[in-house]
Amino acid sequence: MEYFPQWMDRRESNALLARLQSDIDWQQPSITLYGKSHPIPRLQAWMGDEPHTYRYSGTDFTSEIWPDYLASLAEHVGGIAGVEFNSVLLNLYRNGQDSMGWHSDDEPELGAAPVIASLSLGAERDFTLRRSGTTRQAHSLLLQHGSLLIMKAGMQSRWQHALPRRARVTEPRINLTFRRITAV
Ligand SMILES: O=C(O)CCC(=O)C(=O)O
Repeated sequence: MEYFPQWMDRRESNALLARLQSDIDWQQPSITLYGKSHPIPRLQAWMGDEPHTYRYSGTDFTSEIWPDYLASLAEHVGGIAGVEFNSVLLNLYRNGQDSMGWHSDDEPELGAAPVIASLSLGAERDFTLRRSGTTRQAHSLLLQHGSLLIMKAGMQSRWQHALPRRARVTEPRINLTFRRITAV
């Protein structure tokens, strides 16, 4: 991984956070786990340069066309990561009760060794890591407002990551993960 703590300056980060909160059509889809449907514990949106389909926990999501400012951001972030990103998954954690469980971004649509770039805005939250096949957390990184985390090729097959609940966090956080989807 590579971490840039103050990748975007505070003024620009504040403006982007406010814009995304009001512009994006945030959804709370349900996913199926062990045959039971559960609303995800956060809001999300899925956007790209064209309608891409992404299968996640048994449900197909089709991307909306991204606005120009997200296309420009994807190009800028892609320049740093060395990838032509064509989509972004946006997550809105309304407060510390919202979370994301342990997983790897290893869906076939992402290819064998995806590079994923993650931009964080708003409340600082812990990003935790463990080796695939283990249950013990190995690392934790506090993701700051305006920070960029690059998850490099090979990481998804060896590591899982999560964004655990944090009861003391009362402010929202938005995370954008830029991805390159390929046809499978
Ligand atoms: O919110 C985060 O920083 C993690 C997002 C994540 O794990 C994902 O989108 O796959």
